[in-house]
Amino acid sequence: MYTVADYLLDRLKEIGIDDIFGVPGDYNLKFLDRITASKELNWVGNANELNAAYMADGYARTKGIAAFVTTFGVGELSAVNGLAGSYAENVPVIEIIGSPTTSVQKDKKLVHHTLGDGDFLRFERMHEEVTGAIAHLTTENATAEIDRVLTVAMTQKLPVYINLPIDIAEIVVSKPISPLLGQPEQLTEIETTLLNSIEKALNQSENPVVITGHEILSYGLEQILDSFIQKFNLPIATLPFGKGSFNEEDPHFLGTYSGSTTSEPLKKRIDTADLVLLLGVKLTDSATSGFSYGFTEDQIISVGCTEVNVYGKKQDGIQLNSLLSALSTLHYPGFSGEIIAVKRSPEQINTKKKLTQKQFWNMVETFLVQGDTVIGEQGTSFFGLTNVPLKKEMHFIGQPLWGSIGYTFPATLGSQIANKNSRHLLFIGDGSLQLTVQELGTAIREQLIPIIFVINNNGYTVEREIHGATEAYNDIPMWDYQHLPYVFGGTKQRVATYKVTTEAELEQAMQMAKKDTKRLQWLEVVMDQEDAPELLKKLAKIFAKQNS
Ligand code: TPP
Repeated sequence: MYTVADYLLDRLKEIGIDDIFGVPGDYNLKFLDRITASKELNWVGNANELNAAYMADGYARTKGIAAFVTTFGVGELSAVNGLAGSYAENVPVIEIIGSPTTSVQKDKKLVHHTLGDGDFLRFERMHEEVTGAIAHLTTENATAEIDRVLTVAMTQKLPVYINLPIDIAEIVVSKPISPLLGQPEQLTEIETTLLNSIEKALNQSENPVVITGHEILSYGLEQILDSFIQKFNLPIATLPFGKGSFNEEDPHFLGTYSGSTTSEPLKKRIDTADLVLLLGVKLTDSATSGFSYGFTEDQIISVGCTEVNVYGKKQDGIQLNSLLSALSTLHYPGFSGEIIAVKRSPEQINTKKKLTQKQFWNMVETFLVQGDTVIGEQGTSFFGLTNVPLKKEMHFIGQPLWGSIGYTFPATLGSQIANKNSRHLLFIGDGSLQLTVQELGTAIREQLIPIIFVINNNGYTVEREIHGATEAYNDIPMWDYQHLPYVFGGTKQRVATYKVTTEAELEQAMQMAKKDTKRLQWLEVVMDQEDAPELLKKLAKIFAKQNS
């Protein structure tokens, strides 16, 4: 018997999902049976629903799409923060909620996980604000609604919500007869006009520059972007919110642009460009050091999936993928000026001196290898990594717009499940780790082997930089980080742990970790509580001002 559950799972498989995250509950158990019975899908249970949402988000950032399952009310509400992050940063994640049977809902029964008022749509309504589409499955609409919301997730790169009453999961339906996504659409009139504007602007420009943002990653447009840049020999920078969207070893790459905090000569090059072509960019506060970019509307053509702006004139959203593909067809001879590529000169250090943030990020730069996936938590980690040049074929994950601390730990695990061939390196502060550390058990159970740098700087350094450097609210309990992996089920066969306080110790631990490719690497890096990367020091002052 082919059921709604089978239909949904087949569609998930069709769009590229091999693993489903989540937490069971009595309203989703029968649906979970169909997952565990499937030969093609793998169930990955999580410690809690927030972590499931984060893990799915990390998986989607690497594989293109992800799904997780929660139970009604208590489960789904825990996951809302994760979904909001996916919404803010254009990550397509599908949340499936197992809910009470249609008749229980219709009869307004006072069942568990409700507020005891017979209103079964409360939680669904709450999700409207943080999803691209919501489906409440019924006997009549189930397959059409599944197709509708999955299409939204795929084409708009937004999270979607499927409320699956547990009896509906078992209703018999027909198998899908055609693929979910049809042919890509032709360019619209608006898109053709926009393309002409870009062509004209490039031909008139003497020193253009391209800046890319996170939407390039959301839509998986890195290759298409690369063809465009190579064909027309254009200089390119990325925002921190979009880092990794272009190969940072390529000679066209100028560096990471972050507004007034950008170092010279990059800052001047960008600010004085006569054309700033923004592709898939959102100019957010933390990506531009409090909106301190030095270019104005007269220089900008911005092309994004929801925002298009031509010299200050806003236009309707476009299909970013179609438009970007069409960029290579422009009639333009290409840029012929000089391109000053990013400098790489990490100092080699190996002393008994106490580790500083400055030396740490220098040493990280040397440690990275082609093909790595690098994840930076919101804190000293993200801002330290912003100016670390990435190597070829690297994938970078951060969450600088939503900025929910703790996100990166489950996201790293989700991403590694999505791509086991890439070495995963997570940089996370002690404060952030304490929010989502329960997923360490999942990492060990799933035999994942990321290299995790836990920055033990005795609390919330990023907040100390903004306000209240020595206030108690920026302190956290000091944990025994060395024992954590073992508390969560790790053994010496599965995990290697290090605690380092000097450059020499870090160097040695890095050398060991590099060779030890079969075990999870857990490196506790001790640094001063008031030490921070230069970029963060400057940015913190800007944020303090923004809050006054
Ligand atoms: N709660 C959530 C869920 N997200 C947040 N962004 C915050 C609170 C506010 N916040 C931002 S950064 C931060 C806090 C509390 C501290 C991060 O500290 P840690 O992870 O130790 O990083 P460090 O800066 O010390 O490297």
